[in-house]
Amino acid sequence: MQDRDVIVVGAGFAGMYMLHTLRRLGLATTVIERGSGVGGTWYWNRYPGARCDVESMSYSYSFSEELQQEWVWPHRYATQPEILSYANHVADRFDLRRDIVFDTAVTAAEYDDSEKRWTISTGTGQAFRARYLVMATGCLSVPKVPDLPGLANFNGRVLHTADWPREGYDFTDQTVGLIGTGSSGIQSIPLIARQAKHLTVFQRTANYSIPAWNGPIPEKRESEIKSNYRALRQKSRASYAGDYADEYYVSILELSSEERTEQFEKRWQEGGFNYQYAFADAMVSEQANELAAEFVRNKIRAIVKDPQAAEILCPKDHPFGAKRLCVDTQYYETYNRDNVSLVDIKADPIIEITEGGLRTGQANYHFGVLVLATGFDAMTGALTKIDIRGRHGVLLRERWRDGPRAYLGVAVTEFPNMFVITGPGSPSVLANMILACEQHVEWIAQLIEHAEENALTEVEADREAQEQWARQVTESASKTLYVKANSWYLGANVPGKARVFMPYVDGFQVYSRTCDAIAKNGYPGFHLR
Ligand code: N01
Repeated sequence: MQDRDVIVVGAGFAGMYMLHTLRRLGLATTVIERGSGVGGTWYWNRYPGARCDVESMSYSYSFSEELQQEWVWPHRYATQPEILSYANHVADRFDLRRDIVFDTAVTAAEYDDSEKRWTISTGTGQAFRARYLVMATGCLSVPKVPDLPGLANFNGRVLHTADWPREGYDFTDQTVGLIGTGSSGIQSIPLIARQAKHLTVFQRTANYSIPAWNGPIPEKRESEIKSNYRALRQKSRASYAGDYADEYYVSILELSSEERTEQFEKRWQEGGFNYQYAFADAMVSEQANELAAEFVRNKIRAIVKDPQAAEILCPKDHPFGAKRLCVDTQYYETYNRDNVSLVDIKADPIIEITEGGLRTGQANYHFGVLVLATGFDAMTGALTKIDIRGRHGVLLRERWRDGPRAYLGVAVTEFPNMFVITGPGSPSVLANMILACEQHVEWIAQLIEHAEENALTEVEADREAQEQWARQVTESASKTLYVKANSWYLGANVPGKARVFMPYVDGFQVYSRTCDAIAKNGYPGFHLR
């Protein structure tokens, strides 16, 4: 049994920075990582076309001025290999690997009330004890394999986008069936279509997607950002989404019809998430949202030549942005190819997977490779998968049966000295994730430092503060259109999962100000013993 001050679970962007920060406090820290390398979600999600939907120069660490000045991002939106190579660079640059145990999955963590220590067990049999436990397990790290009847009978290869073979996969001359049209499906479909003999896409819910207009970052733009990086990062920290793009400065309903079309077109031509974040009323007014949605539908109708396919691709059953917006490269154009077909499985649901394909109520489809782009058990899956036992042996997954509860999305009553990075109840997936990780890491480190300086042995969230926080998160979300879709934000994609809106919707800037005030005022809402 190895004794450490802190055990961090996960060596993605949150875990790496947590290690770096805790080392600076002089705390003996070990990171335990399931994969063979750093990078977290970017280590596993290697499907063709995987890339970030936040601009690279924003989706990157800001804690080191030298790092952000020296690193060169080749594209506006970085590809998965580029992000993974950045993660590896960071691990080497800050000499992180010597404190990371790879190829080791944490299976259980148990708090010993009398010793005030966590015992951490792993799949390899190695065990650790630590005073603090930091869960940096990610929001989108547990792939969701749907319960499709007959899946085990399929004779061909089954691939999940979030658990892609490290050696890649060659679709040349293959017939492919793909289920799922969220971000992973929308990014991979154009590339698979280019290689495969035939691709059949099975769509249950049409999604809204905005073009990325990806390309190399012009040198002038790069130097503008780099010469102004500090100010831009401050702007990101003071923003709703943790990004430095201008946001929320236009209200759709205040514009004339011509101005509105001009604004929508401008955002469409700029590409990416700002099509949503530019508009102050897009996620609160159904009327405004519908106008933004219809503009996207008309773009789809203009791009896709087959009017029937275009209508199937037009989302009509949920507000624009209520499921996470997708950012694509040639997604809708792909349906103009002769080797691509689209099946509406909402109208004609899948009955079963067969040996050579799948069967819906009305037809049989044949293919040799099945790609599941079916998403994740988001935000809580990686935490509830581990047997985390707090005070008196209580299980986290039992405590969260009716929905996750965490004060500030960081700390859980009955689980002292455990912190969750970008946990449910924090802005997390609604913000730029790397900035959200940095903010949490810095805040948690400050709290641990406070505990060390004051010889505290236990830090625990107060039950009433936690309940009040959970109520606030739910109430804020209920005032928006985010709750009007069956999204993974709500856990709706996992059968049996409690339907609770998990991210904090009031904005990254409001959230981080709240966290700062709590630290400044001596941590109200925490029991410091
Ligand atoms: O997963 P999803 P994802 N039968 O849950 C369908 C991030 N991400 O991996 O909507 C048929 O969004 C499901 O249909 P429906 C990003 O935050 C980021 O694509 O439930 N279909 C849906 O179409 C993103 O939002 C990037 O009706 C089934 C799809 O599978 C998040 O990860 C890239 C089904 C799942 O979509 C998740 O994205 C990739 C079934 N039984 C991912 N089960 C970046 O660019 C599921 N589906 C940073």
